[in-house]
Amino acid sequence: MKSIVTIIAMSVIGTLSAQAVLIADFDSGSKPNNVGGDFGAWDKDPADNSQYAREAFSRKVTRNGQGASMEITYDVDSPKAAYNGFWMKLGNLDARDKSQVVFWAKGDEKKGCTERFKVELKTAGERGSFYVDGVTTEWTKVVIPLDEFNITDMSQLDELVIVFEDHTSRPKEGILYIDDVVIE
Ligand SMILES: [Ca+2]
Ligand SMILES: [Ca+2]
Repeated sequence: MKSIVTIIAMSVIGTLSAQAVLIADFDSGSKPNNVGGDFGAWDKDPADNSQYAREAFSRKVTRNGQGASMEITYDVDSPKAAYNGFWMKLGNLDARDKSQVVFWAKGDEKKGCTERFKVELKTAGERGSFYVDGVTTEWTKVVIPLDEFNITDMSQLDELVIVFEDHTSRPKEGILYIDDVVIE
């Protein structure tokens, strides 16, 4: 399990480079995302009310002070094994000329948020994962090199998934905001 994510706190996002694809800025406050993909929260065990994730658009907390962000409320505090999170379709993006996934993340100041969570990248036939560390209550730029997912065929990216796990999430209940998801 590698976790060598590059986190640059509050860095200025520049003009998107030619090969950058904006996946989701959430600014419309509705689905789909910027590549026509659906998204939402998911639960390992919907029958267990003590563990859940919920998604909502936030217009109060956004990376650049306008539009909206995605607010993900999670609870992995359960007597049972618990994990949940957020999934988003990537429009079968051809990422063979891309090098990294970039998004912005912020933990909620009042409810708190785990510093560590898992990010999965999926194609029709492959899946890779990577642990993000160091999320704070300030907007933080998360950069994950695509190589870290060890996916051999990057020609059709299907889905990006955020996973909160009971054994790595501290606190076990919190709110994570994400914004400006780019693959470049
Ligand atoms: Ca936004
Ligand atoms: Ca709970």
